[in-house]
Amino acid sequence: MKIAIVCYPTFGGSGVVATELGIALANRGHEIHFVTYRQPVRLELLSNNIHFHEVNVPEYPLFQYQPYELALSSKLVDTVKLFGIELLHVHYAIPHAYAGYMAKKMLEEEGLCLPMITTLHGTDITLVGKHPFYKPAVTFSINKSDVVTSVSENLKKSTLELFNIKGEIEVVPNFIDKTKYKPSFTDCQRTAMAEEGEKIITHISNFRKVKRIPDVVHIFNKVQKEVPSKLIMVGEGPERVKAEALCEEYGITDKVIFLGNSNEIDKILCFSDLFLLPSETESFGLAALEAMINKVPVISSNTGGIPEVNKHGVTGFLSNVGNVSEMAENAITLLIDEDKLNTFKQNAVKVAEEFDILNILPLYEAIYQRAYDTR
Ligand code: GMT
Repeated sequence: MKIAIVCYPTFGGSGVVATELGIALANRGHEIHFVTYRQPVRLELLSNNIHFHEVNVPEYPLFQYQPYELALSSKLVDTVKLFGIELLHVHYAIPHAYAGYMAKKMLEEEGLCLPMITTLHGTDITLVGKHPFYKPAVTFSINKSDVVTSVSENLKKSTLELFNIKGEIEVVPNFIDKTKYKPSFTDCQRTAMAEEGEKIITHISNFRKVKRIPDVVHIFNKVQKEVPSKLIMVGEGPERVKAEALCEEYGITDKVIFLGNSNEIDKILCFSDLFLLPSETESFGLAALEAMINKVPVISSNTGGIPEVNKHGVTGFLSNVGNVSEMAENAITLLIDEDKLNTFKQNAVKVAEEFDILNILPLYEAIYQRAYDTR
């Protein structure tokens, strides 16, 4: 099929999922056209089957806000016509589902009828989408999508609670590609990050408020008093400054390494012993899944869709949001018991493998076919 994928090109989970899905679909022979404002960060190679179309929004002084949705829907119309696209798959409702629907309507005027799949990712529903400023437009564009998918059961439930949704929402979980992770890969360069005998704890996110970044530091501060360890903070975002200040306050700056954004997540996870994800809410927690496939157990909050990924007492531990004492205790329990830690590491991979792309891709392909046949 010829499929246009609309997504955010940034390090965020929705962009990563959309990009990895597009690459996997292209490997299966589909022709994939990414339409977004920059080449997606995880998209390194373009090929016969993978194309990228940049949405440009020229500055015009009259506009206080540049009309991205307008430019995106126009770009979609042009791309569909030029390349004979058969289906739109938009990731993240705002504003992609809205722009996609406008493109669909414009194309209908020209006798072209193509289905639109909208995948809900989380913050487009639970944080931004439910805001009264956006809610009517988000409700409208979800209801006008031909198929709506959500990345977890929990996100489906929240969407149905928060919006007046008329149709079905199908759950298609996020995924990893297990062939990319090689258990035999041992050159983890652990020594570059920690001294002999120290454990390595990692956190990866966009450092927004919803991630509860100060909790990561509170937890680590407690852990490092009991277990010689280092904390690696990967990512960039508004809460980073607060976290750095907190590290100074605790006197642990020499034990915390802020790496910024990285394209080498797997190398970092390869030498990690534990992953921290104490988020306020998380529709799925792709970062936790990426940790798990790299054999890293997860200490997380028990919110949103995280329990669908991180299994309490099996692949890690879950606690109520903000319960940093319990999270620290659980982390220490694992880090001081090498046998237990190893068992959890093996469990983490086993559970993560259930989310292998080979299990998930056919679900999307079946949805595409059905939507195309009933358009
Ligand atoms: O976590 C973020 O703030 C980024 C956000 C995004 O839209 O990229 O992530 C959301 O989508 C990911 C991919 O489906 C999920 O794994 C994340 O859990 C979800 N984030 C939240 O719900 C806060």
